[in-house]
Amino acid sequence: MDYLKIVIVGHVDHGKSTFIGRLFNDTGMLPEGKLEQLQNIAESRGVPFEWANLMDGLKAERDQNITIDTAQIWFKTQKRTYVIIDAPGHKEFLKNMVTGAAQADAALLLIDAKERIQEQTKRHAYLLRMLGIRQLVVLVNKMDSVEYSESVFGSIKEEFTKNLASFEVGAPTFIPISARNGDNIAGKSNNMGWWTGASVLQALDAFTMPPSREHLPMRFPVQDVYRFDHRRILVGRVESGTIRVGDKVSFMPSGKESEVKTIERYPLEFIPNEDIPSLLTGASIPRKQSEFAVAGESIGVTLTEQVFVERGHVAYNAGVSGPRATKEFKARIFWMGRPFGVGKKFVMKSVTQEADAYVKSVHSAVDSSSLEPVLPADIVQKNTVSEVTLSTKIPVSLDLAKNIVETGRIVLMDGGIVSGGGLVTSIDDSLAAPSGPKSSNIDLSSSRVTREERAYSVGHKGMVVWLTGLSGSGKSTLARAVERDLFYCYNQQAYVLDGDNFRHGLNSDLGFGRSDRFENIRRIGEVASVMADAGIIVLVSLISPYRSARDAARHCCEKTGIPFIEVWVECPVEVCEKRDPKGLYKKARAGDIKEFTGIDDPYECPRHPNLIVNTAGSTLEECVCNILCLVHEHVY
Ligand code: ADX
Repeated sequence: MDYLKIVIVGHVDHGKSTFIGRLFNDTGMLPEGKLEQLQNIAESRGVPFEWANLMDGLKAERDQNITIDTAQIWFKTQKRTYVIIDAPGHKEFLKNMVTGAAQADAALLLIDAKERIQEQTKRHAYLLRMLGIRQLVVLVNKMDSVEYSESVFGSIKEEFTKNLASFEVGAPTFIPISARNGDNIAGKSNNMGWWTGASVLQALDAFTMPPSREHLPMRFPVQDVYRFDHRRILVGRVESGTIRVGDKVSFMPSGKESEVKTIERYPLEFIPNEDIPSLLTGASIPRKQSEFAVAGESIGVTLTEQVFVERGHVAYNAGVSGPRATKEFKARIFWMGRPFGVGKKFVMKSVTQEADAYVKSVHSAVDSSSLEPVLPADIVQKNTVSEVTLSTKIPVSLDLAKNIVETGRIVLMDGGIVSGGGLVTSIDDSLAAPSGPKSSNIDLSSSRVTREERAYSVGHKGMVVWLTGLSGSGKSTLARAVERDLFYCYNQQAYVLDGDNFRHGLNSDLGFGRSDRFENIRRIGEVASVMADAGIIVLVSLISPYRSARDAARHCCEKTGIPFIEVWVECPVEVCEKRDPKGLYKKARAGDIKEFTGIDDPYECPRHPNLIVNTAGSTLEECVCNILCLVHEHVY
């Protein structure tokens, strides 16, 4: 159905309920005679009729008859239908907004003309922006309490426009209203002759509909896998896009592939839900099959070829860019719990996925009402919006929220309580576990020679020495010198994996863009770990400019017990440029080479390297000696 979801926010006493009651009445949504009936009831009780009580009255009545979702109220204008996403209180509102329980397309923000802009007003405006809600109308309410004064309206508008500018919200429409008296709600007010702008309904109808989620890339997060007879049915809700019978689908983060055989729908009461365990045993649930399903629909899916899929896995169209499997990402979060700093652990949820996570770094935090930076900068306080890097124990599948918000939103649980939520702003997929083989028919075979037996035979263990640094910093010179000494002086098996050499062979398909460099580093990391497993002291000489890519290489080795030492070959870029052994800096300065590390491409220096050798300040011998010492601490 074509409806626009709006949220109405504002400081607690700024007239939200009255406004909603009035809106409901003025759009003709009240059943015939209902208003009179409620007015009579109020009169008979000797209390004044309040618009604010209208919705409560209706809700109570509705609750007794059928259970409908009372948090959602809808009304119609000539143009379209609107759903008001309501929340019982301030805290719930924040919670619903950040957790995505209530995702609005547009917002109305109420300000009491007399009370003017409050902290909460600013906080709400900031949150709307943070949640990506760009369509906003500011309603200056209770104009009757300020004698419908044009100057009061003007000054609030001016002040709040300044506030909004500081959080980059585009200039919204401001409308002076009196919800109680119905001024400028459905039609033009007689009390504000000076007002030539739109009424609330006109402003609402001027909002644009969000782009349809059906046309986004398909995402089907699996909620559960049920087995009926011989069939395995994956159930869940299509979060975006359209899924069709015959579609080739991949599952993140496992990388498994199959094809959609059937799409099944169940009567509403059978829609799988964690609260209805009886479904698990209900073998004869009535169902209908269909050819496709679109975003928002809860369905069951069967596959032609059974692959291992479990709750939390996300299906997408194979061959089309999917969600990214990651163990590390940045998110902008709104925090409602107790203050925390780096290292804080919680449970992260994203659609049907759940993973233990911890805070790896806090980049910035601002107070959501004052918008001042929060100090100390590495502590996340309550009611702040922070940019943090989160690390998860297992790979999770995520999208950037700006692309697909449903799979780009996270919820943070602390001690079982929803304590925060936010949006994924960048994803580092280099740390995700390898997606696994493309087929389930590939097994691992193990050697009948143990690593210890090999070490005994060769006289030392294998390991990886990872030399990272700028081009021209001296990595290769050092690696070759260490290789030579190990071989000739110590009779040890050493071998250099040099970035330039690999780019002539195995990695000749890769360039210098970010993802190619990640892949370059990943492949060399894999090769290094295999060679070290074979008992060789592997010396890697690679710019490897990205911290997380180097971490991934370390993980690749350490997960199977191979020692890995990271050596930062430190040398100021000016010195490297002066040396310029291959004349590349000159070319980069002249613009002949693009994305040159240190010039117009970043180098992320190691934060905790096992060793730093400074080739600008020490001799080659000193650096070689330091590396040799460290190697010999690990190989015996
Ligand atoms: S990495 O960034 O992917 O780790 P790698 O170490 O394999 O780089 O290769 C770097 C070598 O490629 C440098 O020694 C240099 O000779 C050459 N090179 C060519 N173009 C670039 C570039 N844009 N950035 C860095 N090095 C480049």
